[in-house]
Amino acid sequence: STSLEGRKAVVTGAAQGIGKAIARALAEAGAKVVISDINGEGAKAAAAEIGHGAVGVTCDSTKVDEVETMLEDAAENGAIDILVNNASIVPYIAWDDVDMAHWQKIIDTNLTSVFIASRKATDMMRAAGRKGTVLNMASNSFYAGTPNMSAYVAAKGGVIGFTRALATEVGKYGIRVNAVTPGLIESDGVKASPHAESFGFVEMLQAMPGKGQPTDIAKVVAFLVSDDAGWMTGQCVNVDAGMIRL
Ligand code: NAD
Ligand code: 4PL
Repeated sequence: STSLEGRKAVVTGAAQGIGKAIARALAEAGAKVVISDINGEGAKAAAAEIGHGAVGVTCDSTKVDEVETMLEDAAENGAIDILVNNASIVPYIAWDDVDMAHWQKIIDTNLTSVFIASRKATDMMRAAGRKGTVLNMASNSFYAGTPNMSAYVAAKGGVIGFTRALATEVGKYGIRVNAVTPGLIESDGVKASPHAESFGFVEMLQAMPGKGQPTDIAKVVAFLVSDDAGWMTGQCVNVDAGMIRL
């Protein structure tokens, strides 16, 4: 069923935006949720707001030691059941300003972080004999080649590739690995950035009008990490009001 009763979940980058909405949806479905974020105060505030036993912790998703400790704490001497790799920087940067420092920062934060947490979480699931699941946040900008985010688009393509590969590697243990590609979503980060000015253009491309909300993504994530999606792995589910037709 779609119930997540008794499941232990970690959502990275969940102090705000889409991650916070995912944390809320999983907690409301019965999961015990750890909200992990480089912004620890924000993570704790989000946990207090969500309730249902959610806990907020400080963790930089690019740091192997911090992520390993965070996941061991969340597992409480067992393994977590659900890892949502959501933490990411959503830049708006002209191509002429994309230099090596920007490229490296985005690849580290948006792609390597997914490897770091997935490596540790799936190792722990295997050791505990737990048929857990990993859900990676990609973006429909990978399909659209969206302007002003070239390193981001490249990193999200890497996330989709890694989702397909990891699903193969851990499928034999009953661990499922999937991704979601949202279109433009009115998250806290987007509202505070130049992306907020893009809704008019994006709505023109969508099959249905409207501004995508964090809850639109969270509901699909809650399904994909539930047993109802038990026969789905290695998939990338597009959620963008029909902007992209795969
Ligand atoms: P946001 O900027 O509102 O929130 C991102 C969160 O990640 C913040 O709380 C931030 O502190 C955290 N974070 C950043 N770097 C971190 C690090 N090194 N370690 C731990 N936490 C870190 O973002 P959002 O718009 O809610 O996006 C969430 C996810 O959805 C991202 O993966 C993003 O790429 C993806 N996405 C967003 C959109 C959109 O339009 N908003 C579209 C497609 C995909
Ligand atoms: C279509 O992932 O997919 C803006 C900002 N527009 O982050 C995204 C589109 C943004 C996107 C994204």
